[in-house]
Amino acid sequence: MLEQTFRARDYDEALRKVKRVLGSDALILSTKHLGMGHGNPEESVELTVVAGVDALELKRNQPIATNHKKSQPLLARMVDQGVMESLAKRISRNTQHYKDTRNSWSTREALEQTLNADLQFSGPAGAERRVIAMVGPTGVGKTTTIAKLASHASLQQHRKVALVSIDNVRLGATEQLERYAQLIGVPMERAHNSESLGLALSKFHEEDLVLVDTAGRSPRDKRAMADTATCLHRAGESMDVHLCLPASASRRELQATIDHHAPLHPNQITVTKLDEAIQYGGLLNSPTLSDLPLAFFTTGQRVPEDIELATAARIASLLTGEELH
Ligand SMILES: Nc1nc2c(ncn2[C@@H]2O[C@H](COP(=O)(O)OP(=O)(O)OP(=O)(O)O)[C@@H](O)[C@H]2O)c(=O)[nH]1
Ligand SMILES: [Mg+2]
Repeated sequence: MLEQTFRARDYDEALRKVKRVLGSDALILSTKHLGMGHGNPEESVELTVVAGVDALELKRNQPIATNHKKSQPLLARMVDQGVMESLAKRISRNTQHYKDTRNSWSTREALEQTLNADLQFSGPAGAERRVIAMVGPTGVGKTTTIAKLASHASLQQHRKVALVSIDNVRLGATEQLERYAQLIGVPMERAHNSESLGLALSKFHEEDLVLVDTAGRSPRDKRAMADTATCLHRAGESMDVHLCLPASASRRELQATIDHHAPLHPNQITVTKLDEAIQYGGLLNSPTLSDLPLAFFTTGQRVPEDIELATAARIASLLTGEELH
């Protein structure tokens, strides 16, 4: 990331120069008045700036200008919530556009509309058979999310559900899933490679929903990630791969986790532990950084209560602090 200095006769001219060279996303790090004593009236002021999203992220934790807060409260709020600044600016602009064209809309309603146009949401499941593998960092809530989904599908929607564990890493992991399977009253199989996973899936070929639990692995363990990828991809049945990401993760952590899990080819995002988050930026950053649809939000440890379909309405409500009606 490169700092650049721009000198000009006055600040307006210096800003114009910055915009011409770096565009409007440049971030001003410092301003200096060189004064006439500097000798060149064409260079009376100096701006030091950086350009690009990373530069903007650097400033994320610094208070944004007070006038910014007054004139664009939604932008200020989103930045405060850890939303990437370039993204927050775009969303706030679009939201203002909706508010200007629909006078009666609240900020929350306009933001919801913007998010629906800007992000993808998986929406409710159809009636067709689905196989879903949950992947993600250790302890993010994969197994608990599977138990919640299994319980809803089996006990409330009366669908045929089965569970498969390919978590042979953590002591007691399979037993954890087995216990849930017993409580919910659904069958469960263990698998340890693509062949046994394939066998388990074909055994459950009549089930409407098969949920596959995987082991959380250290992001640095590339071999383990490759093993899980091979196991899922060679099992012989196409499946949805949900990457579980914690709501409280910073942009950098999210980006690293998304990159590390790329070999698993996730096609949906589930954001976990919303109840533990003190900022909700991850809800916008996750789908933006991964370019994937949001499927579920998990909101606590209780099985099966603490899970909901991911919606723009919920994000808009959390970000504006305005309740849903
Ligand atoms: N607060 C909160 N805790 C959760 C949520 N989902 C899961 N947990 C808790 O997080 C802990 C880990 O949950 P697991 O489901 O075992 O996580 P995992 O991703 O399967 O973990 P590994 O298999 O070890 O990688 C447990 O104590 C869960 O009760 C949630 O939405 N909110
Ligand atoms: Mg687990």
